[in-house]
Amino acid sequence: MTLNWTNALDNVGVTAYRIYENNSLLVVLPSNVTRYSVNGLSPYTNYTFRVDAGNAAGNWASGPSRQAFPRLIGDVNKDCTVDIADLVLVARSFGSSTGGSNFNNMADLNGDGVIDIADLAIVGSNFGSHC
Ligand SMILES: [Ca+2]
Ligand SMILES: [Ca+2]
Repeated sequence: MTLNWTNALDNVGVTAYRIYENNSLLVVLPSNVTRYSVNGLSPYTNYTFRVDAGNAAGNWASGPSRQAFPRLIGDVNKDCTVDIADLVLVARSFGSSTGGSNFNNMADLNGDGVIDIADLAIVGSNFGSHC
């Protein structure tokens, strides 16, 4: 996942950025860097990233934060593999729509409120994928 931010405006001048992951300092970057790639995130885990800007006077200003929830597309049961079990889950709710007794929100992979061939196709096109 890549974080991007715009250059902070500061009357003294930004000299560095601090990237925080879940409120823990992840890395300090020079002021000419405005993007950072975060690797090794755990699937199905909530992350919050924040970029703070620091100036030569040692003042730090909190920047925008961003939420991330890495997931595997097509993995209905969240076991980190797209396989027959996920196809079965979509098939079980096939034809149902939001509010229906058979509707499984997790199986509505494209989030359109209907479990149909489009959701099956998402499992199919990611079949065999792993986290
Ligand atoms: Ca699965
Ligand atoms: Ca759908």
